[in-house]
Amino acid sequence: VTALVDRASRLLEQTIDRRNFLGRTALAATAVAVAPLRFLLEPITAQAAICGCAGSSCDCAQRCCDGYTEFCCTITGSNACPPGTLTGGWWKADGSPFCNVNGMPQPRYYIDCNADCQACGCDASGICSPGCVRCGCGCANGNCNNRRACCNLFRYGQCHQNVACVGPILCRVVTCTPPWLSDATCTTALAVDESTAFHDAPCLHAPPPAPPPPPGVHYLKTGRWYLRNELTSGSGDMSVTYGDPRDIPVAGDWNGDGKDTPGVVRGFTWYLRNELTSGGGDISLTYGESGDTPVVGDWNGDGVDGIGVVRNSVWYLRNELVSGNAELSFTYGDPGDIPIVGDWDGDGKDGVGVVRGTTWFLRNELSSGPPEIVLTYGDPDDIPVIGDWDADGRDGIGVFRGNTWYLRNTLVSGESEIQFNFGVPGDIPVAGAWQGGKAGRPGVVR
Ligand SMILES: [Ca+2]
Ligand SMILES: [Ca+2]
Ligand SMILES: [Ca+2]
Ligand SMILES: [Ca+2]
Repeated sequence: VTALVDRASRLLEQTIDRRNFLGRTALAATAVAVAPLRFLLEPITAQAAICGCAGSSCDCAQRCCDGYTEFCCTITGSNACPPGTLTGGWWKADGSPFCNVNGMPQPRYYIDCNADCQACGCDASGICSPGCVRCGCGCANGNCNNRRACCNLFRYGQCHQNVACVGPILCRVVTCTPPWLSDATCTTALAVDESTAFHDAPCLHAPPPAPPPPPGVHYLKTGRWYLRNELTSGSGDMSVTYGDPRDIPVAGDWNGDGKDTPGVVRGFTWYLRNELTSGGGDISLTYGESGDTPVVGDWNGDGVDGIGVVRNSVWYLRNELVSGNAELSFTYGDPGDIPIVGDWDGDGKDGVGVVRGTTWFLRNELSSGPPEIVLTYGDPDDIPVIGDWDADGRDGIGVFRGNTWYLRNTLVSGESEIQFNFGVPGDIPVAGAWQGGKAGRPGVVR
């Protein structure tokens, strides 16, 4: 294939009309005639000779006019082919300073993300007509300082050879990992363009975005807790500072005195505090893994809350508040469900539940099995919150939406029975018996 590349490249160099893309596109048929593979090979030097500026009125010296395609991260924030594109091919540069290992430059790879032709076919060029793709040719983000996007009708062709037709290159991904290792549709057939070795974009050096939190997990922003003693609109009766940004808040009765107090999970370390005052943790232990969804409940009915984590719909529960292994594990719910915990039947032991969209699946037994209660409540983007709002020994349900609490005591589908405003949008709702007496009361953490 390398020989083929060389041959086709020479052909392109000899015959391409460097002043316009139509010439190149027409040439695609020639390339295909030469190549058994349906792809068009790009003569790199031709690009630099063109000042097309993607139909925009930019200065020829600006990046939009250099013929290359912008990096995807400039457009989407992510150095990955965006939805609606596919990897069409790749090339490499050997002398790039951006892929050093121990000070030694390593190959840097550029992967073209060609727009999907959707339902369109194409002729022998392998390129579908512009009307078939969702993007339009222009400077990326409309900025002359960005390279063009969705303009270049090229296909190196090492990737997705099963796809006969592609659209223009929307954007480029750059990586120090050989493309055939990260994308099984790519082959190792070599294409090289040293002149791209120094192409760069600020977004390529941004720290990777944090992975999305596990289902039901909300991270602290400041570690400030506001707790309220009534199920009415108002502000916090108490506030404490506990936890660091990115901790996961939990609330429970860690010492069995009937009062719930704060805790946080940081990675897989739990810091639990017995007082409703600012201060350090009274208990610290390690349990679970980073990326788990922490849960808290009195699994054995001894009046002291235990801990647990949910990982891919497997629940790992522990009664003892010391580091150790799960005492109980079982599968309940589906991955992506929001885990919840409550004493649905009032026997003093917490059961489990999951919220999936607006459907709640509640189970009293701490084992795999069908839900005993299924109901619909709230909106899909609500944050579920559980508490014994009427202090009858059985937990009710609730959701936090905006800064409004919608609570319900009865575990059947229906409207909220109690409604009030507390907190601000973006707060994390928690519920606990802050004053003892098992009565579930609201709190917000931010
Ligand atoms: Ca307590
Ligand atoms: Ca317990
Ligand atoms: Ca129960
Ligand atoms: Ca109740």
